[in-house]
Amino acid sequence: MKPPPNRSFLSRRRSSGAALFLVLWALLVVSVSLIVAVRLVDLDLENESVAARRFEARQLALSGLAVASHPDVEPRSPLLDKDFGDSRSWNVQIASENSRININRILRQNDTEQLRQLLAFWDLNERQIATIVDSLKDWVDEDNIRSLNGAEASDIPPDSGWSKPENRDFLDIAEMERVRGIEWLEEVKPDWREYFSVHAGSLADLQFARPDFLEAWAGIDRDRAAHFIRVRDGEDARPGTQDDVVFETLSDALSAIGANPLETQILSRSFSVKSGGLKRIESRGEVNGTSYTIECVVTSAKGAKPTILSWREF
Ligand SMILES: [Ca+2]
Ligand SMILES: [Ca+2]
Repeated sequence: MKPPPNRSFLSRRRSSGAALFLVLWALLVVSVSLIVAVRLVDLDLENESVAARRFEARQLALSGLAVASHPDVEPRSPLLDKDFGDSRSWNVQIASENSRININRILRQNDTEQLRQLLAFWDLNERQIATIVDSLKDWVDEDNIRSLNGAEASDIPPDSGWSKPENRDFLDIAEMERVRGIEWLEEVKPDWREYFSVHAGSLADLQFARPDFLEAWAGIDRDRAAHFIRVRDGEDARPGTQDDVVFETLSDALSAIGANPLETQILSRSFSVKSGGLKRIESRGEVNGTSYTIECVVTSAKGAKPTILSWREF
């Protein structure tokens, strides 16, 4: 029979087991710490290089913007797409700001018929349209007298989420977002902002106008409006690109629509084919898959220095 191990032997075995466990534990801790440290350094380098790429992409976007702002550079110019071949490029879109409705102008002049037609076209009911139009008017006009369906500052409850009228022009379309009633518009037409401007002139540019304008303002039926936009925008289905059909005169555009005499009369009151040198420029710089976009509105008339009217970066 094997003799039982004595107590000191057992205790030595236990303490060497504990020491081994401690060594393994220490090794594990060191390994995990090393892995974490390496990952942190990687992340730092990655962040630094993303920041460097974004910085360079912004410089490219600024260069594209400078080119597009030149009065001689038209929306379809080949200069607007520049690929430097080493994963660096800029791509610029020029649109006519005059393809939008100047919200301040129509409210100031109480010329809101086309706005009402457009809101009805987007399926808002009469009560909603009256509320929106009158609330917009009260927001802009200088007095504190409430229009029939509008709201002045004293009519806006503090927790309503609506902004109190400032009794001045909208400085930015974003200011319209919190006007009473706009929540209905947001619901039926989430991209409504694309239809408005605080800079546009009084005639909408048919070279860039949206089909809704043709349908809502001039009663051009959907098929003809869609056909006109298809012909105008060319194969890529985008306005402002090289495959567009460019209309030299308004009557060329009206012929392409197939406007009858009454439609011609109505359309001639609201449309032109001139941008008036008012460009909406979206310039995107890209470096190794990281992009940076600058969007602005610029006056770019021949013989005059370009002036920036609005600026946004993202
Ligand atoms: Ca007011
Ligand atoms: Ca096109």
